[in-house]
Amino acid sequence: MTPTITAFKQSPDRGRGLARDMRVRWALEEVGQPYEVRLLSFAEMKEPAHLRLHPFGQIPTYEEGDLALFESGAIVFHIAERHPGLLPVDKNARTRAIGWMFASINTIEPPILDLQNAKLLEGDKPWSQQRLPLVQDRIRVRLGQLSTRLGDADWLDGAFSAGDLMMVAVLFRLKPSGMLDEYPRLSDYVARGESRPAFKRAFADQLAVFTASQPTG
Ligand code: GTB
Repeated sequence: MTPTITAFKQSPDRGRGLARDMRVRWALEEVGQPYEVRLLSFAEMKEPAHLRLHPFGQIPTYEEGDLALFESGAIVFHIAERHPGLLPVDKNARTRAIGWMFASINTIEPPILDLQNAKLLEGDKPWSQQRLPLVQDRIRVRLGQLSTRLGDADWLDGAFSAGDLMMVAVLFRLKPSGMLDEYPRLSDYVARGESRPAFKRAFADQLAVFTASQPTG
């Protein structure tokens, strides 16, 4: 059965791959699972039909037969569990890869989101400029620790896994800030993720949605 995911009809990131449907598309591409995309406006996301799928009125969602999921981490985990290729066969390695998935969204993504909120939502507040270095330093602490753990390895724990997919997708959101460049091992790590053919296909597909939404002429 072909799954259907939801994504922004007009992504505010202008197709830069920063919205969370990107990681779901990437996972589906990695395992070779074709999928359909239902595009939603911000208004449609808040309508009852979508709220039945996603209690918080967001994207992405995932529908496959009688299964409906929200939360990008849960969706990527489901894809990784149902298809070979994204989680190791060895039980302990598999559990560690799942641990990295959690680390990406629970330890690394929150301070990155804080930075985005500080810039986008709080940039006009009188205290914003004073707070920004604190927010950036919290990210630097985590990036330093992650870079040390990665060391000279290509991936976080052996072969590329759903843990790397999630971690790269989360770190990718930092690219516009330039902060990733302070950690060459991590910028190389993200570049390795971006160079995967599945990433490129997913990126091109979400960019095509944005391009098609632009008026011509
Ligand atoms: N924890 C959820 C998950 O991982 O799936 C979070 C989902 C989420 O935040 N979805 C966002 C959304 O639907 C889109 S990805 N927002 C609309 C709303 O809440 O009304 C977040 C996002 C949005 C925009 C950019 N951007 O423009 O750069 C980047 C990321």
